[in-house]
Amino acid sequence: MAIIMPSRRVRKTPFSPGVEAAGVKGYTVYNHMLLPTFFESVDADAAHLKQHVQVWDVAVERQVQIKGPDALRLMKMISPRDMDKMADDQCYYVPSVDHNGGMLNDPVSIKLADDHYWLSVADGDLWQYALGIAIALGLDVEVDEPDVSPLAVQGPKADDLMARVFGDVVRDIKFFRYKRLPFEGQEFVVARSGWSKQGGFEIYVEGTENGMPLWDALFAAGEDLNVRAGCPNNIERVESGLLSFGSDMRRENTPYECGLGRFCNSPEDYIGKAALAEQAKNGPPRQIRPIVIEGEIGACTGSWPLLVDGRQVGQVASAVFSPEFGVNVAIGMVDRSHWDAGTRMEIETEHGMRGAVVQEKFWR
Ligand code: THG
Repeated sequence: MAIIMPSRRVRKTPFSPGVEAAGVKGYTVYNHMLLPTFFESVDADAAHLKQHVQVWDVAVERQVQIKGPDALRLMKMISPRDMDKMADDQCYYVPSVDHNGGMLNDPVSIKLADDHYWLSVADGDLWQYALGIAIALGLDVEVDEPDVSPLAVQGPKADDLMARVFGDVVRDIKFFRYKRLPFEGQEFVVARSGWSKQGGFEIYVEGTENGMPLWDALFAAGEDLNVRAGCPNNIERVESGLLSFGSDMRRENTPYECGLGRFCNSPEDYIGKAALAEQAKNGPPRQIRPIVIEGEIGACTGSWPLLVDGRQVGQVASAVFSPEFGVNVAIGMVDRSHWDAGTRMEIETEHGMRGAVVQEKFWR
C-alpha cells in the first residue's frame, strides 16, 4: 500500500513522533493534517478502547479562535445554538450553517472568556467562513488558528490515568465542562469530552513544544493501566452514532436532517435561521438513522444508495461489522417515507446488493 506523504500542506502534529513510535498503521487527512485511523487493527483497537484507556492524537480538531469585543456577536451569527445560556466553563456541540441552513461544520465550541471562544472544528475550513462574516459585518474580532492541539484520553480507565497526571480534580469535571489544569509549568484546558462513548477527556495542548512531554507523561503514568495509542475508532463511533461531517452529512443537509435540531434554539437572527424555519416547524424530509446491513460487507469508501423497488430512498456513508453486536452497523440518511424502525430496504454496496433494516436506536 502507498503511504501519505507529510508536507507543509499535509501537516504532522505535535504528537506525530509518539504516534509513529507506537506503530501507527493507517492515516487519513483531516483539516490538512494527519489523523491516525488504526494501530493494531480497527477491531483490536475497538476492543482495547472499550476495556482500557487510549491516548489519541486528535490535533486535527483544529481550533478556530474568535477573540475580541465582537466575539459573541460573531458566535451568534454562525451558531444556531443559544449562546447566552453557555456557562463560563462549558463546551457546546454546535452545528454551523450557511444562509440556506446547510451544514458547514459541526464543531465543539469552548467558551474561554466572554470575548474569547474556540470552535474545535471537523474537517473543513470554517475559519474562512467566520473571517468572511467578520469582515463583511465590520466586526472588531480576530479570527485565526492558534497553536492548540487536542489530545484525547478515552476509555473506561481514562479518569484513573488522568488523575495520575493532573490530580484527582479531573474526576470533578462534568460532561462538556472544562477546568484549566497545570502541567509542567503550563496550563491547559481539560474537558470531559471526546469522539467516543467510552468516557474520557480532551486536553487542549497549547504550544507544539508541549505536546510530546504530555504524551510521554501519560504513557509513563499508565503502564499498569494498559494504556495504548489509539485514534477515533470507526467501529465504536458508528455503534455510538457519532456523526462524521463530510461523510454522514454535509452541506446539502440541515441540522434537523442530522438529528441536531435540539441545538437550534437561538433567539438571535443567525445566518440560515429563516431558511430553517420550515423544518423547525414541520420536521426534515430525511434524517439520520441507525441501519443494520445483512451479509458480508467490505469497506465503505464512498456512499451506498438505499433502494426500495429500485427507487433511491437514502444512502449510507459509514458501515462496518461490529464484533460486539454481531451485525454490520451503519449510519444512514433516510427519506421520511422510509425512516420508521423496521423498514426493510436494499443497499447497493461496492460488493453487491444487500438487505438493510432501519433500527430504533444506535447501539449506545
Ligand atoms: N472533540 C473536539 N473537537 C471535535 C470533535 C470532538 N471536532 C471535530 C468533531 N469531533 C466534531 N463532531 C462532533 C460530533 C459529536 C460530538 C462532538 C463533536 C459529541 N457528541 C455527543 C453525542 O452526540 O452524544 C454529545 C453531544 C452533546 O450532548 O452536547 O461529543 O469530538 N474537541
